[in-house]
Amino acid sequence: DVKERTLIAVKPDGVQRRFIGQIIQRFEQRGFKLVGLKMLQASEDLLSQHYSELRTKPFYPRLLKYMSSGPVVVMVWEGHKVVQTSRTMVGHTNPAEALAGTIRGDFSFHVSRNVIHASDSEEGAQREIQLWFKGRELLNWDCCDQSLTLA
Ligand code: YYY
Ligand code: MG
Repeated sequence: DVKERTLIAVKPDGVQRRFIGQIIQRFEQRGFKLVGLKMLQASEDLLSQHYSELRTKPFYPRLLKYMSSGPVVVMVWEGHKVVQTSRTMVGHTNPAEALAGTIRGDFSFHVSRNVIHASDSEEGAQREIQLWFKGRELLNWDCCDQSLTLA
């Protein structure tokens, strides 16, 4: 399914450390299509829905505090197997176990500041995309090299 979509977010530490551009570059060069993009400071209410599965974890209060502490950049990327591929690109949740070459492996060293979020399943991606984006904020577009009838 070339229309598969996933939610990627540059977390507050990633924004503060100026990694937005390098992260976008990795998804572009891999061949995925950007169909939604915005910067916002997320409320704890939004984040509690985003991380609802983790609400009983000991790190959950700190996670919400950190994720709401500054702006994030949320994106929707589209393409064949984008959910699975982006998880591989992002790397292990714990940066100590993330391989070099992955985003977390190259840019982070602590699980509480691991720079980026990526949806972990197709169902999760659909849920997260609906939570963070309105339908009209997602754009369908075609590449200029697909039609060469230039005006
Ligand atoms: O999907 P992913 O971000 O790789 O991990 P999750 O298990 O969904 O946890 C979400 C988020 O919680 C993780 O990116 C960092 C934080 N976290 C933490 O602070 N401490 C842990 N022991 C586990 C996760
Ligand atoms: Mg997760």
